[in-house]
Formats: sequence, structure tokens, C-alpha cells
Amino acid sequence: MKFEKEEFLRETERILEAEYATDVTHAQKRELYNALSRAVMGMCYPDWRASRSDGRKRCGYFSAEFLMGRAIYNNLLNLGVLEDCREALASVGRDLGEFEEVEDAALGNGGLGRLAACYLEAAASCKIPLDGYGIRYRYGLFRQTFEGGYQHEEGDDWLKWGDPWSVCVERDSVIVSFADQKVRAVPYDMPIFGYRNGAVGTLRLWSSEAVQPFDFASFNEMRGEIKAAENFAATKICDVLYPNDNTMVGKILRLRQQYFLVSASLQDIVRKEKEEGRDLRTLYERRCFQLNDTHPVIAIPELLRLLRAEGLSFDEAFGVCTRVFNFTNHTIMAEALEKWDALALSDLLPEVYEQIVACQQRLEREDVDPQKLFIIRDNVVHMANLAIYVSSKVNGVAEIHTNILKTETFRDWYAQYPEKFVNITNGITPRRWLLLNNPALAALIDEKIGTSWHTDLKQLRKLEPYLSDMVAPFKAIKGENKKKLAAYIKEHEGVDIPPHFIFDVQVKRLHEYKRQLLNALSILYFYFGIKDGTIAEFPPTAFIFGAKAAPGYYMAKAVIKLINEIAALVNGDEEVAPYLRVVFVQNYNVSYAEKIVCAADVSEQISLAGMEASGTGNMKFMLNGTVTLGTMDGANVEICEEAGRENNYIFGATVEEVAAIRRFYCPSEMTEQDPRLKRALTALIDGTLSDETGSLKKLYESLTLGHMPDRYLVIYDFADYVRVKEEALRDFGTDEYYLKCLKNLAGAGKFSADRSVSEYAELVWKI
Ligand code: 26Q
Repeated sequence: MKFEKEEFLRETERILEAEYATDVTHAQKRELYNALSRAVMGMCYPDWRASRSDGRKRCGYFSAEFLMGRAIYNNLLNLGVLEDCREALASVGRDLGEFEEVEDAALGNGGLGRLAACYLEAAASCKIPLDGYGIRYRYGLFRQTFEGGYQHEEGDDWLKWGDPWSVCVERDSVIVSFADQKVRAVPYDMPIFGYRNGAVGTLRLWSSEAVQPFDFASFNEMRGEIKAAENFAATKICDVLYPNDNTMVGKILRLRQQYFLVSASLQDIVRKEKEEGRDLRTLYERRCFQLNDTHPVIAIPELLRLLRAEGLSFDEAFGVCTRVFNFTNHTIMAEALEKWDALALSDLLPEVYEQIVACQQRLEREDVDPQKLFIIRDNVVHMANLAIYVSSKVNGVAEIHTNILKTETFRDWYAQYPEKFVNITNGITPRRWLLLNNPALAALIDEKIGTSWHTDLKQLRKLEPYLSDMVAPFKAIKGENKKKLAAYIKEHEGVDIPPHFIFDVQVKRLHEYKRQLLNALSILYFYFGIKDGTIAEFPPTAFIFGAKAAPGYYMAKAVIKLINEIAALVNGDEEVAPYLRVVFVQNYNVSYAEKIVCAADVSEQISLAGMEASGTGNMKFMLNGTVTLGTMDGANVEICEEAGRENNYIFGATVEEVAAIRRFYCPSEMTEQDPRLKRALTALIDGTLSDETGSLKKLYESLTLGHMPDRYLVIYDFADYVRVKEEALRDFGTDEYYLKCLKNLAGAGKFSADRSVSEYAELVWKI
């Protein structure tokens, strides 16, 4: 794209005049934002058009979630015009920073949705033809505030400032039919700019509308109520993102969303194939599809249905499906593996259900043990099994995770079809997660090894000879980032965090398996230890949390309350003020993450081993030069391989140990033997912390009572956690500590999303 400051300003001015009858000096922020974004969009159309029709095989990334974050800065960065735009605006007295108020596009919950966003950007940057297909939720993930320490949820009106980075493509709309309802699916396309390479990918998000636009003639004939009801039911489908992460809710509306997404996408693709005069029997030569977890797996029977409607036999259609579909699993949590009631599914989508039955019958003909391999059993449809049976490749998202899939979760499937299973370790885009969020550190790296690492992250290894020289400037950069974060937290949360404190950070969705509770208990232990003098010389530390809890997840919400109560106790105590600070930031999202990740000293990745499929936050911290305090879980294992275990702080039961421990585990016995832990735990129930609703008591009971107390071994891992955590905090500040940080940075190359998408392209998509 050619960028000329004058032309860009002229175009922005023109749009401001035409659309808002104003000019650059008088425009409101959102007017300027829309005009500027549209001006940039206009300059990119030629590249976008060229990238779409290059005749190569393309992959469709089907995902219920795309957690894109704020588009404007990333787009300008990738187009190579971020600084030009900043200067152009400054020359007319405006500030690019004004757009920090634009809402994130939070059409995702957490890891899975953010991964999809990183992969789109990386694919464009690697010129891999990948298109995202998703849902244009009217409301994304809820906005979170705290009231009295409890989480409150508000609707996320992400379109409030407009959506200048999308274009509506009415002519590509299709009709999606359910047994009881027909709706129109209208696509909105968002360009995905490759990093300074002219490539532009597409994210196509479908919006649901009434089949016929609101019709005043029939309204006058008193059929208006019917129309209005139809309109209401149609818009309901993509009203809101389900706010669950790693847990399944069996709501029929969710199934409607899933079918809406895949049916619209596949109809669109099949129609284009036909328009181009292609034989659908060879679809796999031109297309493939990546199923992002089970949520879009209903695409398999839908494509079977569509192909059969085009005259293919079941066997022909099945053959095509086995060559176009691939499936990524993101979780081994039993409660997240999607299953649907067969009756409910066949009521809503009878023809689609027929295809699932046909798959089950085909599986039975293959002479496999029906106790072990099944798609439908006891009137339940197992979506992961359907995905594995039909897909060409099935992948886990980190080595340890793929091994667990092979040996446990999908053991019987692996025994039957070993060639299907591959590992592709997750990655993150270094553009958003270093160049954009930490420009000073990026500049320091450029100074040492040049800029080729922007698109070839393995080059970071070349930093190794310079690490000692980098300690001083790295410290200074981190110090500045910490100051900025402290100011932001002061403004938004009202909590003072002295920038010279250690910033110990745990940010991610709230889930019991991620064990924010373990972190919280350690803080209680530090607090009491400092108070009663058993801990002398505690290094001043701020414990920073950020996390949203699914609105229906009682225990997760109880942990938020607990940490907010601990924050009130600790921050209100003058005696510990020189040593301790606790803050739970509100509404943690992609934009908040960008500010936090570059300012952290310790990255807490403390899930129970075997539970976190990969984690990607861990990679973001590593790339910004942060040591991990973590368990041998998910990608932490590979982080240690790349950066050296001795440069991180590893503790806790290993995945091999967990099963054995659980067999004879008695948490109350362990608590009795550890007075420090006992003191911390007792604070949950002895009135130290206020517990208006009794939820802290319930938390306490989840660790101590019931048929499976302390499912996630918080008590078991407590002593080792505290030991290693104290070691990390003691080491902080020395040159050796900063060398460890920098060795993590130098070893982060493997975790580029460029490497991940290239592996998909080669091993899975065959592009
Ligand atoms: C399913 C059915 C009904 C409602 C909700 C869901 C649902 C929604 C979201 C189930 C699971 C999810 C999200 C899972 C997820 O984010 N998994 C994470 O994926 C990351 C990317 O691979 C990994 O790094 C994380 O370890 C994993 O937890």
C-alpha cells in the first residue's frame, strides 16, 4: 500500500465532510476514528482484492470465537503506517492515542478465541491463504466491574463507536434453515493485514436477520406482529457470545449459533464453487477447513447434506469430508467436551441429524468395538468423536496435551487411527505481543540484531551474545512500562502500586483448574507471616490479577470475591504496606493484556499439571522477557525446553504424579501438618474476610469436604509453590534475575504463531 501523509489527511477530511459535516479539528473522537479508519480501508482495497483471488487452495478457519481486540493500532502497524499516521494527526493537532477509548472486539472468551485471532494475523503475514469464518455477535464478552468485591456483568456494546474495519457484503447473504425457523445470514468482512507484505486475509462474520426485511405493507394488514416476532427470533441467534470458557452449556440456542455459522459459511463456499463451474467431488483440491474445537463440528454433517443435495452419493460426500476437515482440540476438561442430546438435535436439524446417523452406521460397518468407538450412544451425540472419525488430521495444542489426547482422552481412537494425530504447539503473533505492546523493547532488539525477527522469531536466539549488555537498558524499559501500568491501575482501579515493587501477575480466565485460589492462599500466608514476624525481609511485591468468571460459575466468582477481600485486607493495612499490594483489575481484556504483559516481573502459570492444554498467555510474558512461575503443564514444558528450566521457577506435582496422588489423597491431613496453610485457609471462614453471601465458606468446603475434596490439588501443591515463589521473589532485582528474563526472551522464537500456522499449512492443510 502506498501511503502519503497529505493524501491520507485529504481523504480523512473528505470523509469527515461527507459523513459528518465536520473537519479534522472539530470532529468528535468517534467521527475522526471512523473517517480515518475508512480512509485507510479505502487505500487497501486493491491489495485485498488481489489477495483473495490468487487461485491457490484456501483454508477456512471455522470458529465460534475470534478475540480480535482493538483493530486500529494493529492494522496501522501491519500496514507500516503507524508512525506516519501519528505524525499526520499530530500535524493537525490530534492525537492517535485518543482511540484508546474504542472498545475491543471481544467476540471470544479467552485462549481459543485469541488463538484464532493470532493465527489470522500470522497467516496473512506468512502469505498463507486462510479465511476466518465466525459469528458477528451483537454483544461480545460481558464488561466486568466489581461491586462489593463481587463480579458484575454488563452487556458489551462493541459497536458503540461503529465498525469501520468491516464491510457488509449483502450480495453474499444466504438463508439458513432450522426445523422451526428460517433466517438470513449476512456477512461482514474484516480485512486482516499481513505485516508489511501487501497480503490481506479476510475474517467473515455472519449476522442473522429476518428472511424478509421488515415489511410495512403487511404491518398495515395487521400481520406486523408476526413479522416483528420473526425479526426478533432471527436477531436472537447472534445476539450474544456465550460467556463460558472450558465448560459446556447444553443450550439449544448455542447449537443454533453453531449451525448458523457453519451452514452460512459452507453454503457460501459451495455456491462460489458452482459459480466457478467446479466439480464438488474435487472440493478438497481447492478448500479445506479447520474446526476450532468441537463448536463448529456440525459443519461435517452439514457439508454431507449439501453435497448430497448436489447429487453426490453418501460415500462420495463422505470421501470429500474426510479430505477437507481437520479438528483441533483445545481442552481435556471432561465438562468442556461437547455433547448434544440426539432428540434435541434431530428436532432442530432433522436432515443434518440423518447424516450423523449415517456416519455412525458407517463406523459400525468398519468392524470396530462399539463400546469404544461411537458417535451416538445412549441418545447422546459426541461431537469430538464425530470430528475425529471424519477429519483427516486431529491435533492437540502442545506436546504434553497431544500426548494426553493419544494416551487418555481419545486413546481408543488413537489406537484405531494413529496416523490422524499430530501435535501443533500454539503460538502468538509477535507483532501485537511485542512490536505493538512494547515498542521500546522491540527497538532495543532491533538495535542488537536488526529487524528480521519481526517475521522470523527464531532470530531472537541471536541476542544470546548481547544479553549481559542488555540488562541495564532492559531494566530501564521494564521500569518505564511498570510506571505506565501503575498509573493506569491507579486511574482505573484506584489502587496505588509503587513501580519499584515486584509485579507478580496472574491474568487469564478464572477457572478452578487454573488455580488462582492457590495464588490467593499464598498471599494470605505472606500477609500473616509478615504480620507475625515469621517472614522477615519480604521483598516488596504487588500481586496483580485479571480474570473474568463465567456468570454461572459459582466457585469462580467466589475466588474473585476472595481475592478482592484479600486486597481490601492487605491494602488497608499500614503495617504490611511497605511489602504487599494486591489488585484485581476490572474487565481484563486484550487491551489490558497489552499493558500488563510488558510490565510483569513474574508470570504465574500454575494450573494443575495435565489440565491446561497449552496456554498462550505464558508465551506472551516470555516474549516480553518475563520468568514463569509455573507447573510442568501445557506449553510451560516447552518454554522450559527452549529457555532452560533453570531460568524459570517450576514447582508442583507432575502429570505422571497426579493420578497416583489422587488415589490416596487426603487434603485435611496435609492441612493439619502445615500450620502456615492452615492459618491461610482458616481466614476464609473465621471472619478475617467479609463473606456476605457465604461464598468464601463454600470455597473452603470445596477444598475440604465432599466426595472429591480439592479436585485440583491446591493443598497438595501449596508447600512447593510457596517455596519456589519465595525463591523467585528473593532472586528478583539481581543481574542474574534479569539474565533469566532475557534468556526467556531469546528463547521465545518457537512460540511465534508464524511457526504454528506454517506447520498447519504443511502438515494439515497441505497448502
Ligand atoms: C462449549 C460448549 C458450550 C458453551 C461453551 C463451550 C466452550 C467455550 C469455550 C468450551 C471451551 C471454550 C474455550 C476453550 C479454551 O479457550 N481453551 C484454551 O485454548 C487455548 C488455545 O489452544 C489453550 O492455550 C488453553 O490452554 C485452553 O484452555
